[in-house]
Amino acid sequence: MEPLKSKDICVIGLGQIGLPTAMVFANSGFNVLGVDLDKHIVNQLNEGKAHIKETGLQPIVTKVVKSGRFKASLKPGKADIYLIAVPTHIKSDNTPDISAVEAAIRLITPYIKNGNLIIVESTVPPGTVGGTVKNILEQSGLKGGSDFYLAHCPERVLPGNILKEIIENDRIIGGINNLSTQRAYELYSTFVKGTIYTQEVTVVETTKLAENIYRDVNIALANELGNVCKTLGINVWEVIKLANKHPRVNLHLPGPGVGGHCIGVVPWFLASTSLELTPLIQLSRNINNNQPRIVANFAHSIVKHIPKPKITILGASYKANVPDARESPTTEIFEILRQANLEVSVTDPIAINFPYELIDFKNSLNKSDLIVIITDHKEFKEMDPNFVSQLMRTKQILDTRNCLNHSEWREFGFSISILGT
Ligand code: SAJ
Repeated sequence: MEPLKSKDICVIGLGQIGLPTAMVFANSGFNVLGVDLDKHIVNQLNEGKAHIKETGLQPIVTKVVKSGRFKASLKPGKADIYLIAVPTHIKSDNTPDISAVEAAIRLITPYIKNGNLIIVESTVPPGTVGGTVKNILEQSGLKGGSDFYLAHCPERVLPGNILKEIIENDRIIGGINNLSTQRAYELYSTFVKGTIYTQEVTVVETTKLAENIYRDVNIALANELGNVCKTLGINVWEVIKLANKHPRVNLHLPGPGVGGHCIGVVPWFLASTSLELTPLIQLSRNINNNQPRIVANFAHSIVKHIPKPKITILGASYKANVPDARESPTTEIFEILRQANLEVSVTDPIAINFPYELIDFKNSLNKSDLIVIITDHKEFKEMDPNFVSQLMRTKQILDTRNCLNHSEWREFGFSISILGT
């Protein structure tokens, strides 16, 4: 049998997941054709430039473009393996929008041939791969499970640490039949160092949703605890630290809200299968969605006695040390404060795709009356209190991530408010 590594892989979607995945395959010896709708991304990649900032990504892009192992294109081509890594969303009524997956499958259907393996990495509602995806592929005249193989292997990587986690994390794989599972297992075995678990495809689809839901529900619990602790006049961060000393407790952390493309979206993929049976999942979504308003109101209450106050928000990215500002709680907090006619600016050293103007650190802090820390970027944790104190008009901080050394900042005359206290 021909060694797997000499095979041609076509990766559809060169975003946050697709590009690093394509790079890992090309770097382990496969010939990879990466496909994206965005001409600019395709051109940039063919010039050897990564359009995504991710630790260790650029050197691999440079290497595999130079060696010819990777090419980007607007159209798919003939390949042995097709891998789908396009985004899935929710519609305005919170039902799943898998149109990008359907479009990607339609795009490859004219190219598939006997013996092909098709992998869906995109997160999808239960029943999608064995249902909609298989049905579209079978419009080729080929039969799923015998003429072509089809499996789901959901991505599980953490933005900021993607390349490491693609290789080291355990993976879950579910094929539409045993042969499909086996083919997918062989493929991922070529580079995954973690354990690969196999199961029936709907179990795997639902497992991925459960992973994200686990996090969302636990973050909601932490946020709820924080909101109660504030009214009790105690510090939720101390409560969580102490509770987590219990061997079977792993409380998550409160914060300004849940951003990113997964945790705030994916729970609806399961909830929408039965609204009646999923009150906890829906309530958690609502608790986390309400957090930006709680933070905005908290900030407003701190400056309400100051005439014409100026507020500085630190952080536009949805979480620490990643540049991605889409779906960040900062957007809503900024909008609420602006609607209250407050002067507010946002500064972030790395964020991209924030819908409003970002102001440089110094100008943003100049004559400010309140810092609101939304994202605990390393640059903010390492700020010099002396430098900051000289810029500000009133030395006040609202720390929603409990990320500063508060006693040090108090020594410089800062008044500190902490979310959940
Ligand atoms: N957050 C909190 N409190 C916490 C943890 C996170 O408020 O204790 C907030 C973060 O600030 C952020 C949001 O939640 O705004 C989500 O951050 P995250 O680090 O939990 O998740 P993502 O979206 O960056 O990545 C998650 C990961 N999933 C799980 O941990 C179960 C990742 O492994 C998945 O690959 C990814 O979702 C995905 O694509 O599903």
